[in-house]
Amino acid sequence: MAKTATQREREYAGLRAAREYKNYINGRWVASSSGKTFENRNPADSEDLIGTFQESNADDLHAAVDAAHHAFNPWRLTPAPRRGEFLYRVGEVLRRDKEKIAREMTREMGKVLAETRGDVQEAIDMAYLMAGEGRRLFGVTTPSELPNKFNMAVRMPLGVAGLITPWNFPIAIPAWKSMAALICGNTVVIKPASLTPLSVIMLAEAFEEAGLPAGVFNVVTGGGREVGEPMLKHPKIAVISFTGSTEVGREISVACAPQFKHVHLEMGGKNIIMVMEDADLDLAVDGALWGAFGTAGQRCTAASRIVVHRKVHDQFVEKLAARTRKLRVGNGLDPNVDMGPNISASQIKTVEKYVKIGKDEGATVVAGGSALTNGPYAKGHFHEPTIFAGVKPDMRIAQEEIFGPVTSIMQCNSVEEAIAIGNGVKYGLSSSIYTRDVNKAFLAMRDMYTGIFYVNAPTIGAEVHLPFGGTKQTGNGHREAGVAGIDVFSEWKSIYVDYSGSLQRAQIDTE
Ligand code: UN1
Repeated sequence: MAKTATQREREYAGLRAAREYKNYINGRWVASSSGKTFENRNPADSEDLIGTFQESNADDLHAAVDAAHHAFNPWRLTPAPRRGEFLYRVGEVLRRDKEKIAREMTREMGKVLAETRGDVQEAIDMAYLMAGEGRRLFGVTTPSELPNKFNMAVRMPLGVAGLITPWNFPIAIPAWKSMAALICGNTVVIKPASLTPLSVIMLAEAFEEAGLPAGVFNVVTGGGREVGEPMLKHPKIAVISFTGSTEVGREISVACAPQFKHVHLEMGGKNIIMVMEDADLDLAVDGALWGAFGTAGQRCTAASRIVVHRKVHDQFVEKLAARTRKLRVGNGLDPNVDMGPNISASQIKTVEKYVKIGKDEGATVVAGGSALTNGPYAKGHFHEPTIFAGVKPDMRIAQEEIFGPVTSIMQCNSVEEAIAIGNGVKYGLSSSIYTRDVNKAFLAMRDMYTGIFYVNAPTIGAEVHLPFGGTKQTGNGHREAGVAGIDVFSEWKSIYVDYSGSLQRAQIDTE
């Protein structure tokens, strides 16, 4: 059934009227010199226009980098605890407006309200964490090998940070990156995903209200080719931090190499839940449902693979399929909905392509399997939550990132086999085990080569004060969040202070 006008009104009540949004450069809201804008529409309802956004070009990007470069020195010299106070105030603004921002984000990105509230909360958590970090930013002091000499290592900022952020965590990830960059004393230019620019604009509004000095935080909306690429080449950008696909990450890495720009990449995942024969099965089913279909499977950390011990396999599949069939799909603003739309028509095409691949490879669909296109779904990008069983570890659906509501169930005979299957992909972001056997839990904890590991919990649910990121083709050796996030946005300077009054030669005058 098509939505009635009143249903629509109720869903969008209290939300912003569509208008033209500007770039945020040097503390001012400015139009692109291109004179062009692009539209952003609700993925659950294409009739709902969120707004129009600047279709920026390289000139706009250059203006933002100039502003950020100009603002760098005074910001760098602002004491870090003072910088932290700005972040604290941003956290307070986000906390006050959490509900409003979450509703706008659901409308822009699609995921259900509970999840967009969580997304804003993750930004608030990061604001408070990095505000506190302003009074730490710990370095190292250590004895010298020579007498009357003092050794230490301190962190210094890099300069202008270029941040390229994704649509699946539209405020949390821009907050992770920008707040870590800012507390270290860098200034930032963000290019948000074109599918979720409003969320980053709302973050910029919070920075503006917090009174951040002009030029310290800048937002330029627009395409990857027009805004992203000039960022990679700009000599005044010292570090790029990117979250997105492995393919784009590779291009970024190559483009940054000639200038030896620092690059931090957070890319794909093919995360696994391992369910052992002694697991609390209902708990594992709860976790699998949330891990696989939370955010409609559009998390880097989504549980897109599940391997189950053969002794409990059939029972697990049956329970998970039954629960999955009951999930209510629809507009994320509707409180009765469990799973929202996918972000775009092209994402749905990808999901459909993989469902076909899975069937052709001989796996069996035990729940879902189709896009939803009729009645209330006609104007959005919806797909049923889908489970494949009978999956073999080398099938494409068990190897490649789908980024949609599809999970693949495999069988194993032991924890060792589960670990081998778990590690048998090119990604290494997140993994988890359900077991009541402490020995199995510790074995998997040691041997899973992923950046994140959970025991008796799904593959999603990272907290901001621990490192976030992955091994192999998920990342390039860096992490964000926690203290590890500080490492991306700072450089070490080792300092030796010789107060002996004479020449002392390291390694030579030590005997
Ligand atoms: C992502 O999927 O890109 O652990 C980020 C989680 C969230 C963050 C996910 N806290 O799933």
